[in-house]
Order: sequence, then C-alpha cells, then structure tokens
Amino acid sequence: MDLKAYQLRFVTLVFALATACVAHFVTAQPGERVVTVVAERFQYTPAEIRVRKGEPVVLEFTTRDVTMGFNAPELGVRADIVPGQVARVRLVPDQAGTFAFYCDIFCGSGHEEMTGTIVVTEGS
Ligand SMILES: [Cu+2]
Repeated sequence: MDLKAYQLRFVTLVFALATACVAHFVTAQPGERVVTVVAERFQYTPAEIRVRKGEPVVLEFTTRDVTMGFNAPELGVRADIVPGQVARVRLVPDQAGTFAFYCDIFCGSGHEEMTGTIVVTEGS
C-alpha cells in the first residue's frame, strides 16, 4: 500500500469513528432518568417537563414531521431534532424554577408558538 492510500484509509477511519462518537455522544447512564419528548408541528409532547434540582436527566427527542429545534437557553441545552433520528441532551439542573424552551429552527407558520417549560423543583 502506498503512502497516499494509507493516508486516505486513515482519514476515512478517523472520520467514521468521529461520526460514530458524535452520534452516540449522549447515552443514558445507569440510574439516569430518560424523558422522551416528541416534537411535531407545532408542539412538544409533553410541553411541560418536570425534573428535580440536581437530578441527571437525559432528554430524548424525536420528530413526527420536519426538522425541529429544542432550545432551553437558561439551562444551557439545545438540540437539532431530525426526522428518523433520536437526539439526546443531558440535563443536570442546578437551580429550581420554571424555564422556557422553544423550537429554534423555523418549521412553518406556527413555529413561534412552539414552546414549553421545564419545571425544576427543589428535590430530595
Ligand atoms: Cu419550529
């Protein structure tokens, strides 16, 4: 194998590994609660997600129709929700309160209404 073919194979392998890592970057660990959220024009189900302060939670998103976004800026989590894929973000809220989330990818007329809340309670 000449050097160029070797380099090409190496780059291909690194790219494949990087892609696999990104796709599986967030997976729920044992003991973590998984909250599934389904997005569709123009709502999230559930629209209210309740978690306890300090509780590690994995939010797992799918969409029923088009590409959507999920953004909870005050909690520092966002995701692209792409048809046919599962998107995950880990959330460990460090403050109690009610925090808005919304779709940040334009998905049609009604997109502006696509919101919800994450309610973080003081938990034990
Ligand atoms: Cu949208």
